[in-house]
This record gives sequence, C-alpha cells and structure tokens, in this order.
Amino acid sequence: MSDKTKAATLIGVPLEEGSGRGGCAMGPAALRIAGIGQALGELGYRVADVGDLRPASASDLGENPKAHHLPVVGAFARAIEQATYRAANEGTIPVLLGGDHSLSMGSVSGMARHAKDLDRPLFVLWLDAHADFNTPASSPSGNIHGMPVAYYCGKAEFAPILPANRPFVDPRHVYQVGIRSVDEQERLAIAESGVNVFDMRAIDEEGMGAIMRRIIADVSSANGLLHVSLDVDFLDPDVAPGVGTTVPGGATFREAHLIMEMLHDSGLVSSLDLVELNPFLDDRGKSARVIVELAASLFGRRILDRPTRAA
Ligand code: Z70
Ligand code: MN
Ligand code: MN
Ligand code: MN
Repeated sequence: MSDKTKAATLIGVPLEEGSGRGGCAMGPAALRIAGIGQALGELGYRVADVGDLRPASASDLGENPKAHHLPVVGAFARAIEQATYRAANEGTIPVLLGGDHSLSMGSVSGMARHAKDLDRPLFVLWLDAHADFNTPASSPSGNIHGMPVAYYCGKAEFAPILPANRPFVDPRHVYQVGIRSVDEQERLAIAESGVNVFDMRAIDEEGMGAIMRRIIADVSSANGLLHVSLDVDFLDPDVAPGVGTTVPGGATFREAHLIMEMLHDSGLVSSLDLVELNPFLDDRGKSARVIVELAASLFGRRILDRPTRAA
C-alpha cells in the first residue's frame, strides 16, 4: 500500500445473490460497525465512503439457470466496475465492502481498465479457500460467486455484462493463496489457464513468508498494480466463522496478518475487496472485527490491539 496515496474510497456492495444464500448483503453494514472507516482514518488516510451501491436489476440480462440471479449480479458488476474505476482514477484506493465474491467481476474489471490507462499490468492476489474459476457450464451450483476469476480472465463470457472490449487479467498474473476446495472441472481449467495456485499444502511446506516474497517480487519487477481480494473463508473457521462456506484447515490469523504486513511494506496494493462476510452466521462480530484488523494491517497498522492478545 503506497503511503503517498493516503486516500481510500469505501464502496458498499450489499450483494448476496451470487452466493445462493442470504446474509452477505449485511456485510457492508457489519464492516462499518466494526470500524473499517475509523481504522483507515486513524492510519492517516483520507477516507471517503460512497455508501452502498443499489443498482436496479439489469433487465437486458436474461435469467440463466446455470448462473443464478444474473440480472442482479450483472447490474452490480456494472455499477461496481464504474465505482472502482472512478475511485482509482481519482488517486484513491478502492475498498470494496462485500457482499459476496461475485462483486470481484466488477472490481477487478474496473482495476483492469485503470491499469490499462496507466499502461501497467494488473496482478490479483486471491485469498480464498476456493478457486472461483467455474463457468456457468462447469459450475456444480450455478452460484456466480464461484465464477469471478474465470470471468475477469475472459474465460467465462456468460452474458454481455461489461463491454466486450473490456481488458482481461492475464491468468499468469493471478496468484491464488489458501486454496483447499476446488471442483473437478474447475481443477482442469485452472491447470490449463496458467493461474498461480498456492494451496494449503504449499503454505505448509514453503511457509507464507516465502510465498509472499515471490509474489511481491513478481509484481514489483513487472511494475504492476496489485488488487487484493480477501474472502473470509480464506481464514480458518475458528478464526472467522461468519461465512457461508466454511472449509476446515484454513489460514491462521498469524499467516493472514503476515500477508497484510508484507503487502503494506511492498507499497504495491492498488485496491482491496473484503468479501463473503455473512453477519447472520458470525459470532458476536468476531469475523467482522478480524477482517477490519487485517485491512488495517494492510494499510499500515503495526501494533496489534486484539483484546484477547494479552491473555
Ligand atoms: C463452488 C461453486 C464458493 C465461495 C463458495 C464453491 C464456490 N466451487 N466460493 N464460496 N466464496 O459453487 O462454484
Ligand atoms: Mn437463489
Ligand atoms: Mn471466493
Ligand atoms: Mn471462498
């Protein structure tokens, strides 16, 4: 995160239709209550909160039985792409307050447009239990939150959501860390795509620090922008239970915290998604607080002030 920028734009995305269950639409409110704006403000950022996006359903997008709630998710993707592009173009760091992970179709595409303006490559760090590389044809669920990576890499053109000439992200510029739940066809598509995958085994064998040093070196040597997309289920369910799809064996708080500190020190982060928080499933705000704390570390907070830490 570049300290020179020192401005962030909070963009609320009360979207849950991509996830196949209710609750994520309350995510932006929970993240605000957990103090995302204050945390960034205390770190010296000028923080603008544009409020929640509430686009009307896109009637030009037909319902698709293999991509549930496409008119709603597509309308959000359009609004998010615009809001993200605008915030970045104004010299601020867009922070997307989700909302389910389908929102990254818009945020990453908006950042890809911004990066193209700057003639710099966009890299994506995808922190998730899931690869989210399904297409409507491959998805076992039809839930669009399992498809955003394929979408922004140009591998899932399931409807004319964004302009056909939108810039795609090069799959070789996508780094997935924490992956531990991948569908069968999705596995083959990832292997063919060139996406860089660091699953939990890689983390255990190589260590998070070594993996992050490699990723940061790649982005830095290419003079890239780095978009970070943090799915709550990247974390172990013990750390962050407030998410629809808990998958055991996730990242520890310490691993996640190390990522955020290393990213801050790199100065490379251009934009951030905080997604899949489901306050209905949370434990007295625990997950919302953890996510805000991780975001604060990404923006430069150095001393942990977790209430349980002294115990
Ligand atoms: C599965 C699917 C998913 C998040 C679940 C799950 C996808 N691969 N993504 N939770 N964040 O339905 O495509
Ligand atoms: Mn549904
Ligand atoms: Mn995800
Ligand atoms: Mn996930």
